[in-house]
Amino acid sequence: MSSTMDKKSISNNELNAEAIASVLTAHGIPDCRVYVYDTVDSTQDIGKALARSNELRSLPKERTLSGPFLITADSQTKGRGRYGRSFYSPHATGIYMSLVISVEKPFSDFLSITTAAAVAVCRVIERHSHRKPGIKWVNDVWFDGKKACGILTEAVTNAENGLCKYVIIGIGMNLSTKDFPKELSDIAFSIDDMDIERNELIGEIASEVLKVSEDPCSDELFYEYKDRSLILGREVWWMEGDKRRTGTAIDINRSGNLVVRTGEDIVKLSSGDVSVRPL
Ligand code: BTX
Repeated sequence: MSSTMDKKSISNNELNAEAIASVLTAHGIPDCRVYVYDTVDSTQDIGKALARSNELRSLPKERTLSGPFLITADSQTKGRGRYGRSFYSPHATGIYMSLVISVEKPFSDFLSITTAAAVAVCRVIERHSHRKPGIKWVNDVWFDGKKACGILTEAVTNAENGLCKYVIIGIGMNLSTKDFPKELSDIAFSIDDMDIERNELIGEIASEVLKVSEDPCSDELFYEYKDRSLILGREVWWMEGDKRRTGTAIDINRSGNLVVRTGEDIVKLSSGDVSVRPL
């Protein structure tokens, strides 16, 4: 945790594109375009629209905007998680950001980008909070058994070769939200001890995510992800159709499957199939 920086009021901190861009530049990323909004439906939608319009621009190659782009907003009215779930995004008490990265990668690399982003977010939090974050497979950052941050990765594909053309990494983090809706009050957490204001935090997270996205499948990130996992060695449950199943999470393999022992059997769970919860 930085000792030189005064603790600043996060809630009074206005988002500012230039301030965010200067943090990115200080981290060696001078070419990231930053877009700041007050209220939007979802920063993911703006990110996708930007990626698509960039594709449709038909500019000569040297004039195409290659990205990355960063979109951030003070609040979202339709912030979303995976499988149509919603992400609560009240005004100015958290960060809601989407990073658009131009890639050209197969879908199989997709999961590594999500898990690498989770590692990147944990690294930044640790620099600025006394608390230690952990990752709940696949993409949640948790503190004390509660979720403080969710990550959603989406893609725009190239119809010609089927590769991902752009990856849009959405990150939502609670910082000073106190009054969560009833259904979230027992499961959501705000990281309220950060010694950094929002523009700097957004810039640092974007820089770290861009850094790890250069080689998201590296051994270093894979083992760090496993080290940070909160679920390995624990009893977990998940639903298979109508049936509730339980087992011990024993590993996460290179394909991103959670490997679970259930009695004599070993089951490999995919993030697309199930939502796993610690018992
Ligand atoms: P997820 O599908 O893993 O998690 C969604 C679930 O998390 C919800 O069903 C609810 O139980 C819980 N939840 C909702 N809001 C919150 C909250 N504020 N804090 C804690 N728990 C909550 C996780 O999806 C991915 C979320 C990404 C959000 C970012 S914000 C910027 C970008 N724009 C956008 O629309 N989504 C992403």
